[in-house]
Amino acid sequence: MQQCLRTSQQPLDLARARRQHAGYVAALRELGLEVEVLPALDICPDAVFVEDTAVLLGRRALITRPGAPARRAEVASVREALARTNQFDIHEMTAPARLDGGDVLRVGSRLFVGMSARTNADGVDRLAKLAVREGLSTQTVAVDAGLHLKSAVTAIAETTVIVDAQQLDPRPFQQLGLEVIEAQEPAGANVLALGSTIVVSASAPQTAAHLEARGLCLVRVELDQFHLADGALTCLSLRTAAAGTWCC
Ligand code: CIR
Repeated sequence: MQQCLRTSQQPLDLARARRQHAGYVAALRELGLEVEVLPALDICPDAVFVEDTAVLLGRRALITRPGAPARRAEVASVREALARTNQFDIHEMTAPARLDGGDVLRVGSRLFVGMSARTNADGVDRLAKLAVREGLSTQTVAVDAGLHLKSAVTAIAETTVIVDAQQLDPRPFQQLGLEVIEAQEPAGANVLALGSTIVVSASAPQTAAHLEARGLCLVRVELDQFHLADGALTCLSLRTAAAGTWCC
């Protein structure tokens, strides 16, 4: 991870990052999730950010072609891991398409795809063709600040999103009838909703308090070393829901 792509100059503390990753995995397991941890890939310093390498849509898994060439070697191990589960039909993305999973936000039966520097129209097109077979509609969202769409917005529920309004205009979501909660800190816009339990970065204490005041149950995880690597909470995992249920 020391050599990963990032904008911050601040040194990374690898031992702390390892402890934080273990804490993330433990938090998900305590919430009843079955978690498979993939082996580290020494030649891929960004491999911990697995969310970018695949998009899971029901029984379909789309292996992405990550926008950063330096990250393309990561997909092989994720493809193998997904194939091993025997739960997915594996679909591929080929050049010139490129897409990072961090740009794909599912809210109910909608997929929002961020047009960030990592994702292009061919990538969106590839995803949209697969998504329609899953009954999902796809629409793009401009990403003018931050790395990915999900750096600035995630779903709290099937009709509610949390947005960092400093980075992303919340109005398109409101216009679609979605409820928008404003995150109080940048790291607060990327949360993992598991029913009424919300996993949030400990770097977003005010956002967590705000969500708690709405009656949600909050689980805080320390992730500052991953934020220094431009990573958010969701990008450390790929989630799949039980048949007939929804998972963000
Ligand atoms: C990158 O620049 O690709 C990594 N250092 C961070 C990726 C974070 N991914 C995500 O938020 N989905």
